[in-house]
Amino acid sequence: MTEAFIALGSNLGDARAQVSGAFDALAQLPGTRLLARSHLYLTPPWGMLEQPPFINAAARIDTSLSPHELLDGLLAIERAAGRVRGAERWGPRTLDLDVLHIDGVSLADEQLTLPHPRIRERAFVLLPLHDLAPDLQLPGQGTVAGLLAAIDASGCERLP
Ligand code: PH2
Ligand code: MG
Ligand code: MG
Repeated sequence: MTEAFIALGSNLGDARAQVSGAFDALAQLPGTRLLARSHLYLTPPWGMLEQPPFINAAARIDTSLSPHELLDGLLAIERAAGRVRGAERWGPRTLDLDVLHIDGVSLADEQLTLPHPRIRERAFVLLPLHDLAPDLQLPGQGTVAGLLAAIDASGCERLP
């Protein structure tokens, strides 16, 4: 079993319900256990500003799936949640599940780059990841706590 961290996001429909449902769907992936869920955060849109705010969260899992099997599982959960992939990069979505990091894995190919290359730019990823693993070392990037301390996360609100 290998430990992995997944980012969850939604800004279309009932975003909070989509993210909550996605935690449960992660636990149902073959060979996978959900170890912990972060708090939920309400976050301003990043990358493409003209869209609704997001609900974001992160999950810690362990899994016997390979990195690409895990990615395929996440894409299947997105599709089951009604995700339609539009032309817009960074546009609105019912559910987005991204592999952030898999213990011991550094890779880059057409489908997947690990650790996720934009973690350090994104408060909406670092805040929930910090709930789960502040001391986690992201290969080539530093610790989660160090990265979070270096960016402005003031627009993000932790939900009760
Ligand atoms: N996801 C994006 C683009 N912008 N902004 C926020 N706040 N949260 C997201 O999850 C997000 C985003 C593309 O995946
Ligand atoms: Mg994403
Ligand atoms: Mg994605």
